[in-house]
This record gives sequence, C-alpha cells and structure tokens, in this order.
Amino acid sequence: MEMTFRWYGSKHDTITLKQIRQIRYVTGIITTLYDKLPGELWTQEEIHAMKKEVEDAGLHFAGIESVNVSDAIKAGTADRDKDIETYIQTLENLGKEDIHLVCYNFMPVFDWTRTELARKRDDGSTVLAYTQEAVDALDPDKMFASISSDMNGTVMPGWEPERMAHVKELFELYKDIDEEQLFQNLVYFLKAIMPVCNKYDIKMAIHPDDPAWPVFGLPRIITSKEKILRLMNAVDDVHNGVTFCSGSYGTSLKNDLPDMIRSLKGRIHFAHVRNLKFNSPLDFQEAAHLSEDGTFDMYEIVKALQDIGFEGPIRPDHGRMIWDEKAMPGYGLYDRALGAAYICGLWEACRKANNNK
Ligand code: DNO
Repeated sequence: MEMTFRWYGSKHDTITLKQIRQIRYVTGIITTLYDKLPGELWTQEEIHAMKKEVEDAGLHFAGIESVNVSDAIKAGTADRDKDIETYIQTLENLGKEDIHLVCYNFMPVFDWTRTELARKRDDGSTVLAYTQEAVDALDPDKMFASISSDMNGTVMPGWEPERMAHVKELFELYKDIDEEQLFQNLVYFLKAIMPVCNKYDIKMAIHPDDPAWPVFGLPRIITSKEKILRLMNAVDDVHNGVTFCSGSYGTSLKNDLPDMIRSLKGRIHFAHVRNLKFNSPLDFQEAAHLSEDGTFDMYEIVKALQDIGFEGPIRPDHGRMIWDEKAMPGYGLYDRALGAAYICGLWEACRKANNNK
C-alpha cells in the first residue's frame, strides 16, 4: 500500500504540500481540479499543471478524488450521453498524463451527509456527526444553511454553493428515480467508460454512499456487501472497482467490514480508513482513528486489506479538529497526520505478524 493524503489544491486547502511531505508516513497525494463542476471537461494542460505541482513538491501523484459525475448521468436525463462523452474525454486526458486511479460517487444530490460539522467531544476537539432525528426534522432545502456556518470558510466536497442553490431542481430531477433505476444508470455509465479505462488502465473506484441508507427519500445504492458485489458482477472488469471507505460502509452496523474487504479481493483500488463511534444505530459521530476511540476494530480492517494483497493508496480519512486548527471540517492537518501514523503502524505490525507465521 501507499499512504496518501487528500489535498484540495493550493487555492482551496488550508494545508500546504510542504506540510504534507513532512508527515513522513505519507508519500502520495490524492487531489482533484476542485473548481470543476460535474459535467465540465478537464483539459490535459490543467491536469498536467496539477500533477506537476504535486511532483515538484517531492510527492507522488497517486490519483484523483473525484471526477464528479453529473446529475444528468445519475438521473439518466436526455443530456446524459453528452456528459458521458465529456467524462470519457476527461479520462482520456488523465490517461495521457499517466494517471490511473479515479474515485467518484453515484449519490443523488448530496455527496456524504452530516447533520453537525463540529460536535464537541469531552477532550475539546470537534468532529462531524449524524443523527437521523435531525435529518427527519429538516427540510432538505435548509440542509446547506444549517451546516454552512461550521465550514470554516471552506467549500466542502459535494456541498458546493453553486449546486446547493439549485437543490430544489435537483430533487425534482430524481423524483421518479428509484434504486433500481439509479443502479441501471450507473451500469450504463460504467459500460460506456470501460473502453477508455481499459485503453489507459484507469481504475475507477466508486465511493460508497454515506450514510448507507436513503436520506431525504433519495435512493442510495452502494451501501452493503450484496449491493457492491452486484455492481462488480454487472460490469465485470477490473477497471470497475471500489474505494473501500470504512467510515461510510461502517455507518451501517450490519456491514461486517473485514468480511466485505475480503469479498472484494482484486477490486479495491483505494481505501479510506477511519473510525466511527455510535450512540445508537442512527446516531454516530466520527472518532479518532484509534480502535479504542470508536466502534471498529481498525487492526482487523488493515489486516483484511493486507490479506487480500491490497497494493493501492490508503488515506487517513476525516480527522477530528484538534489543537485549535481552523480547516475544512474533517480535513485538518493534525488528526489526519496522526491517523496516517497509526495506520502505518498497524500495517507494519500486520506485515511482521504475517511474516513470522
Ligand atoms: C467525504 C469524501 C467524499 C468522497 C466522494 C467521492 O469526505 O469521502 O466526498 O470524496 O464521495 O466522490
């Protein structure tokens, strides 16, 4: 595996590449052209400049998170083929720049959903949190307004103000789309892009839905072992793969994370590793990466990744906001750096335990 760090580009991130390089455990960067809206073309020149900036800082360019998929593709509207053409052209340009990993999601309207961005813990740090009760009490139009004051002046992925301004129209687009239709739209998209992915060996890695159940009545399809395996079989090509995000699949306590990892052998191209702490099955908050701080056995998660021969990038995921840092919620420097160190420690321990067997 390669330890990586998500970075939003020098215009948007509060963290510099120089700081990331000094984490030491981290050698790779996962980034994106953050200003691009879903459906927009990424030119080769733009991609080249993004990659060069990372490499000039002494870091390896490990992949993209995300090339976002437009709502026309997700909802299967008349514009979808045009948007798929653009997506293919973007993949072509990424391939020419020798980039082989693309993380994306297929969640309607909202990307991940949280009801609080700064829930205070006893130690004074803050974390992202979700309660179903709060979602049930909220009009989806107000969702953005209700959390935006805690964004610390950043633009959060999936919560771009331009898109949120049209939230009503976006909901309208999905009013007749059920789970099965959304799944079929995803399969249609994947089948259309597989040729370019094969040509350049680009591994598509779908991010799970977060939380792993319908929110505001919108369908969610990448939520469990059964559903992700159905997708793997529907387009049975190694380039149709998975971002295994423990914190997203883990929102459903029914998901056995190490077992899911083992069942996806060969198809996990990217891993987001983090922990959650549950107050009840529908009320959880994000935790430090440490097993004891949350509900998941992080050793077993790392061990499962190692057992299946995972060689792709791992990144520490959402961290707590600690040491008075002001950054994008979940994406501060300090707690993610601690997470990277912890995961690397687990990885080394698993490797040595395996070698000594
Ligand atoms: C949240 C992230 C997601 C993820 C997208 C992938 O912090 O894990 O926003 O990047 O769902 O497209």
